[in-house]
Amino acid sequence: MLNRRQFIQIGAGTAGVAALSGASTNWWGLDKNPLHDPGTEGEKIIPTFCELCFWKCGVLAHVKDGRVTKLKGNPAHPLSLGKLCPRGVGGTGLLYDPDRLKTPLIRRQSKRGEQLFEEATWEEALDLMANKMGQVREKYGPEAIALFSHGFGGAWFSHFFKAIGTPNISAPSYAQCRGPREVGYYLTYGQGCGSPENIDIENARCITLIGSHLGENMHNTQVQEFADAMANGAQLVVVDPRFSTAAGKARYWLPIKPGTDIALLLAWMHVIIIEKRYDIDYIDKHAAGFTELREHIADKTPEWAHVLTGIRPELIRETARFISSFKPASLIHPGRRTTWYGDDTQRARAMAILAALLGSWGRRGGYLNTSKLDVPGFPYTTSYPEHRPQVDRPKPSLYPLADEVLASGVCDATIPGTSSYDIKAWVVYGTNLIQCLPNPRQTKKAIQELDFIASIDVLPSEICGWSDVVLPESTYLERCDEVWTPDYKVPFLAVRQPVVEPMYNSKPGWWIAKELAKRSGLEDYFPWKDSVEYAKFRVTAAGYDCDELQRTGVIVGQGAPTCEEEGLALSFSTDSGKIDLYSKPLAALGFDPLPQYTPPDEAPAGMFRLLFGRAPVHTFGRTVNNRFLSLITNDNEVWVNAKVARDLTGVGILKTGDRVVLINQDGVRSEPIAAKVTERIRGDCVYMIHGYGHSAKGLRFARGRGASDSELVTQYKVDPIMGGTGMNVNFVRIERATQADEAGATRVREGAA
Ligand SMILES: Nc1nc2c(c(=O)[nH]1)N[C@H]1C(S)=C(S)[C@@H](COP(=O)(O)OP(=O)(O)OC[C@H]3O[C@@H](n4cnc5c(=O)[nH]c(N)nc54)[C@H](O)[C@@H]3O)O[C@H]1N2
Ligand SMILES: Nc1nc2c(c(=O)[nH]1)N[C@H]1C(S)=C(S)[C@@H](COP(=O)(O)OP(=O)(O)OC[C@H]3O[C@@H](n4cnc5c(=O)[nH]c(N)nc54)[C@H](O)[C@@H]3O)O[C@H]1N2
Ligand code: SF4
Ligand SMILES: [Mo]
Repeated sequence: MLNRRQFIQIGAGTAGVAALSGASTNWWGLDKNPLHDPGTEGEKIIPTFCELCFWKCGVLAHVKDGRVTKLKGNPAHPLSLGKLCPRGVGGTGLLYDPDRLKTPLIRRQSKRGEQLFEEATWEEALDLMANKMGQVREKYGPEAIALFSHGFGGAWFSHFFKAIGTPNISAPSYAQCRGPREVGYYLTYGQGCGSPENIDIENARCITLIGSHLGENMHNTQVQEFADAMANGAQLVVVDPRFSTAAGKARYWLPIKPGTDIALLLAWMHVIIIEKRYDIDYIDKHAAGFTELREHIADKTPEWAHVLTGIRPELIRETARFISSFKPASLIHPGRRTTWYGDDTQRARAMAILAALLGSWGRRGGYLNTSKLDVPGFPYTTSYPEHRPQVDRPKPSLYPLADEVLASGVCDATIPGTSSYDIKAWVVYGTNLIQCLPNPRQTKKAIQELDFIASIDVLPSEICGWSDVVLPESTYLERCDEVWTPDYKVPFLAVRQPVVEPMYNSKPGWWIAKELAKRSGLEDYFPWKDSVEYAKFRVTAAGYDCDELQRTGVIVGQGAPTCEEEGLALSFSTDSGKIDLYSKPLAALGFDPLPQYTPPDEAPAGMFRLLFGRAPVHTFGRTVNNRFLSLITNDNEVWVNAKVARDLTGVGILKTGDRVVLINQDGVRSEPIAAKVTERIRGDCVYMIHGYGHSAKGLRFARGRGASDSELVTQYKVDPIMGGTGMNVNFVRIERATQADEAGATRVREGAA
């Protein structure tokens, strides 16, 4: 074993040694199957699916001499339609990233967060982890162990943690992302929008984007359909404080005051209802609570909304008429990251109700009925143990409509005495909690309270630096995972199969979970030999041909009708059996049964609301170390309104490229970042790309680049209905970066800090 060494040195120590761990590699039998070999100079084409983001497009990997030469979209796969987004094409930048985690790491003498580790064998690392988890189970009960997981490979670990007997299994994709939307739509239609979303961008004749910045937000199929729809003459309305890429293509851009969307939505409804521009037959037939809605919006005039939103009344009227003129093929895009201001479920409700007025749910060009292929689960003979209730809310009555565990709540419950019992161990799979939970200081404080923390990752992200044990997972191109059968407008079954053998001493997640189970006395929960046996069992049980699936990567099924135009009979699994315009369940819980506008806090003098979003070629912070993708974008900048920049208090004239720092309401100072002075944003907010400002030493390319929005998100507003953490509630002032700021960033860049 090596002596105590720095994370980064360990990364470098074994770089370039593509050790093949043949014994543990499990294939679908690729080498034996000639159908994979098109015969072009020995190049093989192996289908699998992407994990550069969570859309999971079908990939055709071209492999020559054991190396991936290129990644292309699988034409047969409904989510890629033959194309990948730039990130997916750049997947080799992850596979061959020299900074990858290469071998298990154990923190011995150093303190948590110091990023000092020793290399270890799998045997040692797994023994230690199982042992520590066993101690926590024994002393505090299995519920004191929490799993945070994001990404498709997390399925193996969810299964393992359920076997342990903990309910505290959470993902930031709920309370930090689409939770409010799912609950808002569920309350209205009896179902959420899901992922991939149940929307028909392709056939929409008018698309309204409320924040949702398609084109920067690059979910492949949505962007392809968006481009096609626009090419076919669809109209576009964009509501965004920022002139987004999509706004550049829009018929109308409404530069709304941040946090006031509910007012605009109510005023749009006012115009559409008062002027009888809604789908009268559809509402009569399918909706409940129209009378209450009509009363509710009676005084929500465009003039009322003007004062709140900053959008002229004539423009509100004109856009309401415009949007409704295309009904029912007028799509109000439901958005995805909807954790903005803490009133997010209500905003999602307002969007869902507007969509109902347009008659677009269950109609072509609106929201579609989806279906899913029936693939039986693995026939486990073991059932999961009983357990205490989850710990993510201080009182069980809080956030009554949360239907998943809140990652932020589990983090809070780690601070002793906060909830009904304390969390004592974390296992973190594929989520960089330091960047994705609000208030990273709170996250770090919680981590210090733990008896044990382990992370399973592909790169030495910040969360790894805070862990006691770090396990290197093989990337998505090196492993077989669970089979995937999502709800979608066309049902399909996709498999992820390894296209090359695992590099270094990395292991697939299924193997790690199975080995941990073995060491925890839970091997009965993993009765299969490997993930291939498991996957093949499920595929065969569903009546599909494994060989065909292996060849094509995907089997597309016959779907149910997606809309009334295809013969769909609309039905709703709400309590009323109708679309709940007025929500009795919300009223019964003491919440507003119809969305009410709540004013956002005003910015303190001299400060700007901090907004953030996506770069087209990156996924959060997870691709910022990808040298391939960074050929296109390798830094973030802060957008500042041009008028504001002409005379900024304490700064003077600010020009594009000037180096600044952002200081938030709690005095947190960002890393230096370049200003982008632009007319394309309102004067009351600034905007930056999320995912930059890495501090992890092992990310030798990403560290010290750009500034972190996450560090500035020290405040958040919790949605009282479902516990989502509204994060657009922080304010910053702008200062010029000092020499000390730059020196600090240089130290991080050089790996010294
Ligand atoms: N390239 C790329 N694509 C991605 C991702 C990625 O990391 N990279 N991540 C994926 C994931 S997980 C998600 S959740 C989605 C997120 O994608 P979206 O759901 O589109 O993201 P948001 O962060 O909600 O929206 C950001 C936009 O909202 C605007 N905005 C901010 N405040 C307000 C407001 O008060 N009102 C209005 N109307 N607009 C406002 C911002 O100016 C910005 O344009 O993207 C997905 N797609
Ligand atoms: N401040 C702020 N916070 C946010 C957001 C924001 O815009 N701003 N966005 C929110 C949203 S919408 C979401 S969805 C969440 C997302 O937040 P996260 O779930 O943290 O998503 P990523 O940043 O993609 O982090 C993924 C981690 O998984 C690792 N990883 C990548 N591939 C694999 C793999 O195959 N196996 C394993 N084991 N690990 C892998 C990466 O190295 C990285 O450490 O963040 C939320 N939090
Ligand atoms: S949208 Fe892009 S990154 Fe996401 S899965 Fe598809 S190709 Fe991969
Ligand atoms: Mo997300």
